[in-house]
Amino acid sequence: MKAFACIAAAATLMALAAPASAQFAKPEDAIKYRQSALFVMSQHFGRVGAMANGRVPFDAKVAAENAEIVADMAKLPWAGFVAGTDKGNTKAKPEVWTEQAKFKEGHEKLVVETGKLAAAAKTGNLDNLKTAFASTAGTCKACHDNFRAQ
Ligand code: ASC
Repeated sequence: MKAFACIAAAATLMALAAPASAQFAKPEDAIKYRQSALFVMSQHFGRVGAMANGRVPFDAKVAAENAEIVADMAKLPWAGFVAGTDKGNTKAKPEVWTEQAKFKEGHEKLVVETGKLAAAAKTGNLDNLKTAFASTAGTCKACHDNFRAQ
């Protein structure tokens, strides 16, 4: 029983240490995980964008809350691009795996840019938010152009 509790505790700690070491039972789970993280990120990024683009009135608190979620979510999807998940329900191009250094550079840039977006949102200044939003959107797009099929 004690040994089991110990293993359970270790498993819990490992789960808390995710996402960098996220483990998946099946390839489909890894695909679903990364798509889910990207979807949640895009929903919150869209809310920030609506303000940056003047489609909805700027609310500094709402912008900051959403931008913070974007920055948190930006860290997650990459653990889901495990080997062997280039087939199936995915738009990921083979380049994700054949140009791993470039792909990594792209998602590391996204983490940096979304961090700046969250910091900009916290200033409560709409112009700061607009600048950071444009820069982040450019980072999304560059990666999509290179690594996502249409
Ligand atoms: C979004 C979203 C993306 C990016 C991308 C930026 O809001 O869902 O995938 O911005 O369109 O070019």
